[in-house]
Amino acid sequence: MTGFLDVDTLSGMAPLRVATFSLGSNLGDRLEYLQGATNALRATPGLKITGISSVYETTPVGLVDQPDFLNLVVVTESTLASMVMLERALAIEDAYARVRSVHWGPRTVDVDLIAVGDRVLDGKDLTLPHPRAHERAFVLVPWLEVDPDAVLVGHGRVADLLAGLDATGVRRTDLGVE
Ligand code: PH2
Ligand code: MG
Ligand code: MG
Repeated sequence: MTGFLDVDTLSGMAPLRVATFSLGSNLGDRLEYLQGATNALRATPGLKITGISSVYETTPVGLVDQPDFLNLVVVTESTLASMVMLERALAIEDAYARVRSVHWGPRTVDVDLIAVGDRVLDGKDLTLPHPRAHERAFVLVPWLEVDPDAVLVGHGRVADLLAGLDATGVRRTDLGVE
């Protein structure tokens, strides 16, 4: 259902769905920020982590003149409404005093809601799936690692999407978030 007067939008609860988050950091102690944000997702009632990717060091996309990122993907199962998950992601960013001065610029921690099951939404505050996820190797490479069968609704299999992208800027590290 893609209308705005549906249960996902109006209440805090929705059916159990897979919700995928992309986490990134390119300022300060990047790994510690990613671990903290993952812990905060884990502590979220109604949301269960089912997979965490390796940590990847990635060349900046968009605004290129900034430090390299560490990125990872956290796959969850959740009964939360999409807006509740978005609010939680923003609250986690705020907890790390993220500075949003430069669009696509450096950040202590960025928590992006990539997809919520097969939900398609084009709202004022939230677009699902994330409008640029299908073209971002730093999202798709870690996601594919966690779920080789992942599908990005409206775009197709993550494995197929990646076949058409340059993923040389996405380098797996020995670092780990648990
Ligand atoms: N996030 C951005 C813009 N560019 N590049 C990389 N490699 N990783 C990111 O997480 C990232 C980015 C905006 O959120
Ligand atoms: Mg963001
Ligand atoms: Mg982002």
